[in-house]
Amino acid sequence: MRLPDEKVLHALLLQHPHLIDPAFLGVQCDTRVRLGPRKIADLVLHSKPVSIVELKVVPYAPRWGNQLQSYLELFLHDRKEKADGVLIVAPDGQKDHESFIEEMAKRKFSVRVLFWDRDVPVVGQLRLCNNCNRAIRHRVELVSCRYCRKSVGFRELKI
Ligand SMILES: [Mn+2]
Ligand SMILES: [Zn+2]
Repeated sequence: MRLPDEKVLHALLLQHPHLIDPAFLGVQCDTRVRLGPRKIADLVLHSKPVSIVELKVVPYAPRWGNQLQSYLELFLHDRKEKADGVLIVAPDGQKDHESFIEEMAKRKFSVRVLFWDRDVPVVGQLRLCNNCNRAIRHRVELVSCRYCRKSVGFRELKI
């Protein structure tokens, strides 16, 4: 699967954070949030607890885990508040990310590694509801919107 540019996916999730998790529906989302003197997080969602999202268009590598870990530690240091972490990467069938999740659990951080396509749909797989304008994964049987329950059709999503 060919992924769009990271900037496109960034803009998509900023507008439609519920694509990461339906629990993020309607949650305020900030972009390029400064943490510490030098780090800038892709997305910070004002869920409870706050969620810090790092997205990559390449498969999981330990350095992406380390990057997210540093964001969570800086956030805790700056704001005296623990955030949850979400790392979204390209699917490649490897399971290297599991040890990262375990390591973080030992430090009492809750992190998730999600995969484009399998967990988070990408631009070409989405439609916009004509009623509520929320992005929804396209399926042949898609008739009514799972968010507003209306059946007034869908249109192409353009970013
Ligand atoms: Mn990124
Ligand atoms: Zn809708």
